[in-house]
Amino acid sequence: MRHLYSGKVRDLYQTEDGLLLMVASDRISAFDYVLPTPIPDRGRVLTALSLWWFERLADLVPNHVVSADVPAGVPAEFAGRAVLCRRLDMVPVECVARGYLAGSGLTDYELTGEVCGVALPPGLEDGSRLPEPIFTPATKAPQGEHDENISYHAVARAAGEDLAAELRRLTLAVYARGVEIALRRGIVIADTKLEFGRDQAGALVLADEVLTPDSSRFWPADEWRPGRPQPSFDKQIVRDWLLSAESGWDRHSGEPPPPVPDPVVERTRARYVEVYERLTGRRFG
Ligand code: Q0N
Repeated sequence: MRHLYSGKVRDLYQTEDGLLLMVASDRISAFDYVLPTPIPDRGRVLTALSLWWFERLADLVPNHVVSADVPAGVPAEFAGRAVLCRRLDMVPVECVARGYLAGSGLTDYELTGEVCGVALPPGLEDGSRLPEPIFTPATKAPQGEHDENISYHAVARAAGEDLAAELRRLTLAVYARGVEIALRRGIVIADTKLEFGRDQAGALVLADEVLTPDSSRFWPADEWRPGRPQPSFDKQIVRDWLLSAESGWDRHSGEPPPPVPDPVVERTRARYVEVYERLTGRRFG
């Protein structure tokens, strides 16, 4: 297979027959660093969760998944963490839906009262639920840089009004479905990032991964309290340890983060398994 691309966490290959193989590693990032210690099963959990969501979204939008079974000749260590996909012509817009205020949405709101050109009511705080979910597109930044929020009108100018409207409609529909299912299982999906491509017929197809804690902010619903940063469902244990005196790490030192101790790794692994089992109602592994 030809190696096409490596992200912080995932790698993309092209197979002999022109399909793509997306492989999720067990690498984890925090504070914009990939940690030196992998979280066992993380890649398999994220892959299984994404596949589960694609099935539950298939009536809203077609997706790029061809098979979860890795083709012959693929290394055995890829089993469960690889998805065979159709190659699409990718839309160069990160399609983000937000139902709650956090991250760059909060930053932009505090500076301008708007996010991506959408005016929001005054008085919102870190973690506030928005009056209704909004489409907040971004342009993909080169690796190592943060994506830049853009307005719906900028998408419409670049991609055309019809495509922009369709991206917004599909993004909000996928997010609404995700929020509804997750909230019943005690998980707030604060926001999510989707990627779309076009197939040979020109139809929009949902690509990449979908509604995972890597592409979305997952918060424990029972701990949601606007007015402070919300704990992350999956990464809070590892973030807390990195910021503790015990880690000996200063996130602003420029030094890479230290190896993560086994108990922190094990508790974090359990959180990923818990996300999967809570959402899907299935046992992991
Ligand atoms: C593609 N990215 C950015 C892999 C995904 N189905 C597709 N067809 C053509 N290109 C892509 C896909 C998909 N998905 C998407 N790059 C190429 C997102 N990456 C991030 C790292 O892992």
